[in-house]
Amino acid sequence: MRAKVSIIGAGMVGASIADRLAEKNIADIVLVDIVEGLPQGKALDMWQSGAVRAFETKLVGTQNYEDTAGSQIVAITAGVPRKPGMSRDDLLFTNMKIVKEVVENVVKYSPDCILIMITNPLDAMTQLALHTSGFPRNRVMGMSGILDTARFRTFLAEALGVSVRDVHAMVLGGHGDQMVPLPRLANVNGIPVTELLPKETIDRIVERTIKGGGEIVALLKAGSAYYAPGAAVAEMIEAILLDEKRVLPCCVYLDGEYGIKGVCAGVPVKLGKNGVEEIVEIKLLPEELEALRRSAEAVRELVRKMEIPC
Ligand code: TXD
Repeated sequence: MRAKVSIIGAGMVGASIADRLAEKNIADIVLVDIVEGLPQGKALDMWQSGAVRAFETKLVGTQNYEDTAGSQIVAITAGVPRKPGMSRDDLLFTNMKIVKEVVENVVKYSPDCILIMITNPLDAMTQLALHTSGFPRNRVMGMSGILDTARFRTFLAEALGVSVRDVHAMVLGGHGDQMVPLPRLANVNGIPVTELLPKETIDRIVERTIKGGGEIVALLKAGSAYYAPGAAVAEMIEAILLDEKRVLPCCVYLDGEYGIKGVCAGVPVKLGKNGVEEIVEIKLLPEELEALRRSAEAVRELVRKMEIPC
């Protein structure tokens, strides 16, 4: 039997996840949205694209959570994106209500699923999903680190004039202005980028990475990024369904790892069939660890505003 993945919120990111996942041919997909006809129309269109793109993935759209029953993975994008001038944190109270209701519905029909959160502010919404679902922490995670790292790798590859496929890097911390790109660990197939680029160039790239989401919001004027986020979530889903044991930066609940307790933030994790199978604790320099902890504390402030334990 094919795996079943549901995606809640069939807007820009939700549809982009579905489209990227559909062509992987590894799961059937249910798209849910409150807007009548929207998930149905997009699902039908993507399903029909299989004839041209050569996949068998079946996609359906619905307003009804019963259709999501028994999903192995549920990705949640429901909520509103930011507008130019807004921070992700400005979305907290609007998206909190939506995410709480969505998670309650999802859990009712798929009590054994793995939840992947996408809605912003990402880290706070991941913690809300963990709290609302009552799931163990290996089954609740957020996507942001792969996206932030993709931005970092892209800008590094451009500055180096090399293929982005050969540029490896990691961005940790919360998905906000306090995220922590780690230039010390960035490399071109093992060659440290710190030996290949001047410090000023790296500093500029770090800054652009941190503001990468805002740069796109300012250009689009309505809505935020969705191609790279969609591809990032599809990569996580693939890693879980195919039990790949990929090591990727994801947002997870930390219980003492990196000296951070009781809050969700982005760290390297091993993704396999059980979801987050391991939190990988890499040795950080004191200033890197300090930056990661500061970022986690910024998440904790948001979580407190939602009045959930942290
Ligand atoms: O890295 C990341 N995690 C992110 C997060 C990268 C990009 C975008 N990020 C956030 O994802 C963004 O800030 C938003 O909070 C979400 C969704 O962004 P998207 O660009 O997809 O927004 P859209 O196009 O407005 O789509 C949201 C859909 C829309 O169709 C609504 O009708 C639907 O969500 N929606 C709901 N669906 C189901 N149930 C409820 N209650 C609901 N409320 C809204």
